[in-house]
Amino acid sequence: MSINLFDLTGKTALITGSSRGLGLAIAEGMAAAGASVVLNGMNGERLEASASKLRDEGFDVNVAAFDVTDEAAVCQALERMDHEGIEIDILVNNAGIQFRKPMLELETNDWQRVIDTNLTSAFIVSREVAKRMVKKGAGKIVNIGSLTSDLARATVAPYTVAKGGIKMLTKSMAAEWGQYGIQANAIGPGYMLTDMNEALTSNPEFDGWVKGRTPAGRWGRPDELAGTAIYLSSAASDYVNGHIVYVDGGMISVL
Ligand code: GCO
Repeated sequence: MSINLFDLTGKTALITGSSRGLGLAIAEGMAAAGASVVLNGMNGERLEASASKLRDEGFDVNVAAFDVTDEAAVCQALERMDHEGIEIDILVNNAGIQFRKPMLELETNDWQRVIDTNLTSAFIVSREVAKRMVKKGAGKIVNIGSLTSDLARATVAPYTVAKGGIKMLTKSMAAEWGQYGIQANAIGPGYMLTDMNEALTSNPEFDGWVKGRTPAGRWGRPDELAGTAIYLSSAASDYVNGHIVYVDGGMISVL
């Protein structure tokens, strides 16, 4: 009897911030592995367009437009899914923004906005989804961290602090929720070809730095995260908890 430990058939995955970029690529990969996916974002038009793209590929897709930083909106969206019989088996906390400015010039409201979107939202959404997973005695949470979960780079302090927090929030989830059959892990993407990084990829000096600093000698593609996301969302990782897996071409492992 051959079993496929990586099969997500029959599972439903909610991926926050998945109308484009890493979130959409992860959603597409999970759908290809058999999952029903729920796309999330704040831009309804973009969300529907991305959902149509995945449906055209034959995948089962729902959309849930809500602001992950708005606790009431998160609760309402999850209650709506409850009523629609949508049970979340897998949560991917991907929603995030970037804001590049030296700390000496950084306004507190800009700091707070990044922390709220990239870290606190993961706590809020996870707490509400975990309440449902606890009742089922099972669940997978995959948090999207960053190289900056472990290493700092000048001008992206709030993002770095938030992503460092994501790594430790993941461990906290493992500490508290492992007993309920929930596994919480994180993915640390390297420098990926995304809209968020357009200012960097279009900068010849930064582009050269990434290619020289990364053993793979190149930027990563969003679809290259799908395999790790599937692994951390599947039976293959049922005894893996509290880890961050870097998908970075080797960057974090070398000087
Ligand atoms: C930056 C980038 C990084 C990458 C990624 C690296 O300005 O340095 O946006 O933050 O996006 O997070 O892992």
